[in-house]
This record gives sequence, C-alpha cells and structure tokens, in this order.
Amino acid sequence: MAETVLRHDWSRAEVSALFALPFNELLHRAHTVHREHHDPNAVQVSTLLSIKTGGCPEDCAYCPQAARYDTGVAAQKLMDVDDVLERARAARAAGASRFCMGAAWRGPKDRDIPKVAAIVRAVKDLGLETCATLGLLGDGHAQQLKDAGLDYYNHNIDTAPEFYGEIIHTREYQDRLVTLEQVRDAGLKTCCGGIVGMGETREQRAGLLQALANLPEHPQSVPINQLVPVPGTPLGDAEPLDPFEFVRAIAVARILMPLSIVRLSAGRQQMDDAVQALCFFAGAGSIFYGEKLLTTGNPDVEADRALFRRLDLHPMDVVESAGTVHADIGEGESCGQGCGCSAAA
Ligand code: SAM
Ligand code: DTB
Ligand code: SF4
Repeated sequence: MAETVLRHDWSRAEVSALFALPFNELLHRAHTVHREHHDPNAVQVSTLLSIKTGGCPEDCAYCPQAARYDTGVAAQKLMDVDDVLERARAARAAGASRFCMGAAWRGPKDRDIPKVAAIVRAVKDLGLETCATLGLLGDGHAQQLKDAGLDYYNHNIDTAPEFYGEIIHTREYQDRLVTLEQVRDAGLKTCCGGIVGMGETREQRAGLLQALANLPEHPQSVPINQLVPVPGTPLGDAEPLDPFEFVRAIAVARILMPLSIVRLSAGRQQMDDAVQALCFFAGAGSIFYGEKLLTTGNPDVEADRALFRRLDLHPMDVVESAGTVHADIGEGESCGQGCGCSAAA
C-alpha cells in the first residue's frame, strides 16, 4: 500500500474547499479514503457512563450539566467502583468494546485521581478498552490514569478557535491544548473532536476540523457531535443544522485525518437512519451505543442492532480496532501517532 502522508498543515482555504465540493464528489472522496485504511463495514462501539453528574462550575453554552443553567439535571457525586462495574459489565454483555466515563468537572482535583484510577483499573480488568473525559488535567494526572490502565482520554476542542469565545467563557482554548499535550505525553490515545450545529458558519465548521487536523498528532478518535439542544441551556433553542451539512463535516474529517476513527457521536437520536447510513458511508467508524449518552438520550440498543443488520455493519472488536487504525504500517513500525502501537498489518 502506498505510504499515507499525514498532514498537519491544512490551510483554511483547503478545508473550506472540501466542504464546498458537490455533495456526491465529497462523499466519494471521503469513502475512498475510508476504504484505504478502514474496514467500511466495521464500526467501533463504545458505551458512555456519567460517573459524576451535574453541578459543573463551567459555562459551556451547550451543556446540561452546568450548574448555572436550569436543565433539571440533578448533581450527583462520583460513583462507587462497584456501581460503575455493574454498568460496565452490562455494556460489555450488550456488545460494547470500549467504556467511556465522563465527569462534570472543570477538571479533577488531585484527590479525585486515585478514585478514578481505581474505577479505570476495575473496568480495564473486565477486558474493556477504557476512556475517560474529566476536563482539564493537572500535573501528573494523565500519567496516573495511564498507569491505571486508561487507553483513551477524551477532551474536545469543541469548535473553531474564532467561535469558541461565543460558547465558553470560563476556560480558554489554549487550556484545552495544554491538556491534550499532557495526554499525548503520557502515551494515552487521544479522543478529540467537537460539536456542530451551535450556530456556527460552515467556515467555522471548517475551522474546527482544520484545528483538529493540525494538532501535533491526529487524535486516534475524532468525535463529531451534533448539538443536542437541551432546554435551559443558552443553546436550547438553536436552529437545527441541515443533516447534509453534518454529513459533510464527517466526510471532511475523514479526508483530513485518514487513519483516525471518526465517531458519529451525540445527536443520533435526533437523526434519521438514512442520514446515519450516509455518515457511515462518509467515513464514520464508531458510535456511542446504549440508551443514554451522559445525561441525554441515545438510540435504543435494539434500534442500533437493527440498523447494523440493515446496513450489514458489524461491531469492531478491540484487536480489530487497533489493526484498522494502523493498517498501513509495516510489522514492528510505529504509526507515528504516539500511541505506542506496533503494526498489526
Ligand atoms: N467536563 C468535561 C469537559 O467538558 O471536558 C468532560 C465532560 S463534557 C460533557 C464532554 C463533551 O461532551 C463536551 O466537550 C462536549 O463536546 C460534549 N457535549 C456536552 N453537551 C453536549 C450537547 N448538548 N450536545 C453535544 N455534545 C455535547
Ligand atoms: C463526546 O465527544 N461526546 C460525548 C463524549 N465525548 C463524552 C458526550 C456527549 C454528551 C451529550 C450531552 C449529554 O448527554 O449530557
Ligand atoms: Fe462542565 Fe464539561 Fe459540561 Fe463544560 S462540558 S459545563 S466542563 S461538564
């Protein structure tokens, strides 16, 4: 297979030009890239659990867990290990291969890390891949989580740098980049994406994807969330995005970051099955599975199983996920993505 050059120097004009391609042309190009590096019929399946819900001091305009918005989400403290394990076992039994744990924190305190580490270790021992999203990390946190068996850390840049200030005021874009650097330096795999449908322009959607692709390493997992508008948040009555515009965002992400797994993330419950099928064709290779995201709804397990059957998709297992991401490197070579893999080619 020809060597894939991973670019980190995408210009805004180039990304905008991809968005502006005729829809069929864009999908053809994205699907071609997808097939070069990934099994087009395999979808990585992750289940989310909110291990610490609500009461968050931050002001993210989309988020139902911010204490300052009246959304009906009750604040709860960090869950006990046994309760998390029960949910993780159920997720594994339902077919998930990765368990993603979210906390409504600005970031964990030093004293929270040993508790989260114990949870991560226990979930990892079930044979599941582990992912955590806890907010901004402090010194040493990423390494302690890695040592506990964490595979992925999710931290989103959320939107284009120039739109960010309209969505979040309590932490800076730069703070997020620092956390992402800590995650990479600890040898964790990065899950980093954003939200579309928050009132941004197409140019700003291009800015989000440009910023993701120009990170020092492409995130191994790139969640593209469609805003779930929650009443009580400042974006509770945001104008819905044209579904084809969402598909374009998936396709452009696919082209910019060819080895990454692009995740069709929040917003599937509001999405037509046909639009989801287009997203898979455009290069989405993973989903959240289970009836809940963190606090909002997700399609029923049965509905997703039926969708997989109708589209002849199958869930990726852990080994397959590693092999797919790194399929174009020779045995023993590093993929250059900083994940410490050696090739499964
Ligand atoms: N508190 C941590 C943080 O913000 O980094 C971790 C949890 S936070 C809920 C994780 C991500 O969920 C956010 O960065 C955002 O991208 C996504 N998210 C939150 N609310 C959402 C919504 N209403 N619609 C779509 N995505 C949402
Ligand atoms: C991500 O990018 N999306 C997920 C996960 N990472 C943590 C979260 C979606 C949250 C949707 C709103 C909610 O359920 O509270
Ligand atoms: Fe808090 Fe995270 Fe929600 Fe922002 S996205 S309000 S940091 S839980």
